[in-house]
Amino acid sequence: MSRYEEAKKMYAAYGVDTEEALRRLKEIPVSVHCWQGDDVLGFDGSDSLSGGIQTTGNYPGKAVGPEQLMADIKKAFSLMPGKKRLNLHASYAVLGADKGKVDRDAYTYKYFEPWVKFAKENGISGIDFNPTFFAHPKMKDGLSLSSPDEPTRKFWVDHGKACMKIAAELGKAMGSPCLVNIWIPDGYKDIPADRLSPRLRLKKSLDEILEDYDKEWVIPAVESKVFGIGLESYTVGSNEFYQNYAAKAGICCLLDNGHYHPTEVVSDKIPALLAFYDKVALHVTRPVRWDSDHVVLFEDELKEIAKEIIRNGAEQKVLIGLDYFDASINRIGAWVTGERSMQKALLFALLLPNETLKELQDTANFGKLMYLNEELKLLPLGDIWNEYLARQGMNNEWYAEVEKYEKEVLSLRK
Ligand code: RNT
Ligand code: ZN
Repeated sequence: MSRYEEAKKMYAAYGVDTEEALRRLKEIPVSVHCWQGDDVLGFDGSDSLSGGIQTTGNYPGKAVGPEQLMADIKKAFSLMPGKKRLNLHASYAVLGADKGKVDRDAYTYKYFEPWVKFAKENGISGIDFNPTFFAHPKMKDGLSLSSPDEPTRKFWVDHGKACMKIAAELGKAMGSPCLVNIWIPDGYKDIPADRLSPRLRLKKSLDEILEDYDKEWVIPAVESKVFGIGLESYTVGSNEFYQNYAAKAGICCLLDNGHYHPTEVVSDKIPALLAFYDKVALHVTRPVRWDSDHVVLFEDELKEIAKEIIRNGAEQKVLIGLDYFDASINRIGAWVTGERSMQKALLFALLLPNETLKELQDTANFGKLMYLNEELKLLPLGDIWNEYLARQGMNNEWYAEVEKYEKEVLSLRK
């Protein structure tokens, strides 16, 4: 009997159907961020990051320009199992001859058509989109949508509006609604003199951006944050602000698990929001001491997040996106490790006898619940994982491909 067949039997003894788990897993879309490949720089002129986020490291081989980034994404995606979407930032506009002539408030769909072509050629199931409110000279005093300077605020509102239009086209072209996630870095390093006015300006800006958009193809979301580097004292787009805004505006919240106080967990926030919202979006990352955006690993909180998605049957309601950027190691390897970790966590959650566990909770049989949860941790997950990979023509020897690509492609880049 093969290892998979044996493992299948062991799970069956707990009432778990591994075939069903494998079937469900390959249908769960994971939106993979384009920005791991070039340290979040984009193509529209910025040569350094701002907005309180940081990539650290200078491992050679970073992608410069659309051609290189697309080649790297293609390589990385070929090593990632499962159903993948591509998550783009507006700063990844393919401007061609218009570079330097057109600014972010005037971007249109044509600058993203090459991405649609690329996605279609590479079996990518959808595209998600993010306006880029950072790393740009029009950020005045570090502020965008909450700026007290009206021309600045207007520029960024126009960028937001332009992005909503682009997203509608992306959604339509891909035949799959496009999540548009709004994150702004706006905040203050030190104790503010006025905490309300910036939030009222942000509210107004969001209202203007959302005035008119394509409800069929665009899913707007807002991403809150607790603080950024250099913006430690105050964040305009805080959790309470955005959660209330989203509830009133009928849009979606995006939870980034690097954006909360250290003992708060996104796994607990997902079901809280599912009680009120039809959809919840995620940025899955790995915060180490701060919102450091380390590569996602197969760790406990990731498993808890996956459990909340799976046992609530919320695979189509929770829009999973990845958000990490490590510039200190091979970037393709970083990308693939993170995506595979997400897949492993989902598989782990799919292989739990969730109904049995809920029943133990409801009958207050907590001792047995604890016992069972511990036993389940040591079941042969790896054998089911290998089968999942094998059925997609993949295996666990993928790092050799990364090394080969580094030698043949990345190391030749200047
Ligand atoms: C920043 C947010 C935001 C960015 C990306 C690049 O703290 O997490 O989502 O990481 O938009
Ligand atoms: Zn994020």
